[in-house]
Amino acid sequence: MSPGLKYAQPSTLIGRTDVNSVTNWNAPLVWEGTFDPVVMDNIYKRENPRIAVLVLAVGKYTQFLKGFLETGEKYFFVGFRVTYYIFTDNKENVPKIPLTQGRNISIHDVPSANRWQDVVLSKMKWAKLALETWLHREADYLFMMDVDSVFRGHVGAEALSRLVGTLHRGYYRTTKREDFPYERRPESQAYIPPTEGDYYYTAAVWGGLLDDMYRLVKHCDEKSQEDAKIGVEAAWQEESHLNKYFLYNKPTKVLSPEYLWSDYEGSIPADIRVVRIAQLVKNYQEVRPNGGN
Ligand code: UD2
Repeated sequence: MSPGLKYAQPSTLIGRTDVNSVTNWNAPLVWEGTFDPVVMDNIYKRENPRIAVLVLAVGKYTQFLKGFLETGEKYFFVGFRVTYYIFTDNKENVPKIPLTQGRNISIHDVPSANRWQDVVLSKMKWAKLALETWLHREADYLFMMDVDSVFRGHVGAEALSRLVGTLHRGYYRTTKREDFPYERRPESQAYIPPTEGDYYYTAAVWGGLLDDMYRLVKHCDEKSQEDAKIGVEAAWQEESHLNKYFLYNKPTKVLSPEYLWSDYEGSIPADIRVVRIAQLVKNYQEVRPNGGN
């Protein structure tokens, strides 16, 4: 052990028997009880990585920034270098949140939108542009997140890897792949046949090293543009393209639904021992430019 590094001695053995903690391509599947957060953070702190987290806050979604940033300061990569990249059409509404040392906010202009679908699809485009132009000078890892989320528990180095996906809370117990809500129309570039699929991933938390993320966002942006040319929009917009990408380019780490639970769920099942990030309940009709679902 390097001098100066102190590892906490785990009081109990690490391990879970009630959940899978490895995928069938041998990537870690991260659950509470499968890692020691002190050990993991200490390993990565030696490299002192720069963590970027990019959120869109377009239209009325700026109202979620306060909770997102305040709770991020309490739980998200505490002790690491973190920059929150906020892509917004409304700079004036970005709240001023006190940040701890080594942490920054960087605000970027994007146009307003008439359709929420265009905003979620544009995640890929804005991330691609940032990665092509300036982000490589400022970060090592990039996480893409939904802004209508709050942190409620530790999120740290256990979430780092080359390419990271998060299991969607609604489908992590699904046993038949034909029940995943993948895009099922062959004319869409996001199409996945009923005989294929590993997991259904949420588009609200995913990340990785910049080069891997660049390949992903470039691919998904191109595929959604190909769809648009023939008047098709994937069933779950960028989430459908992300799921297709992850099927053929397996994540090197998969996060359990602890990393995106939801306040829409009435109760928390026993296998979710910690809610680390929660999607807030929102009035879709009220917050989206074109309302509804
Ligand atoms: C789901 C996914 C989301 C996306 C979407 C696509 C989860 C938890 N979330 O969320 O990642 O794939 O489905 O259908 O699975 N935004 C704005 N302004 C807008 C609309 C959206 O800034 O007018 C941003 C904002 O960061 C928001 C994110 O896009 O958090 C996702 O939009 P949503 O929260 O309306 O989508 P939702 O809840 O259907």
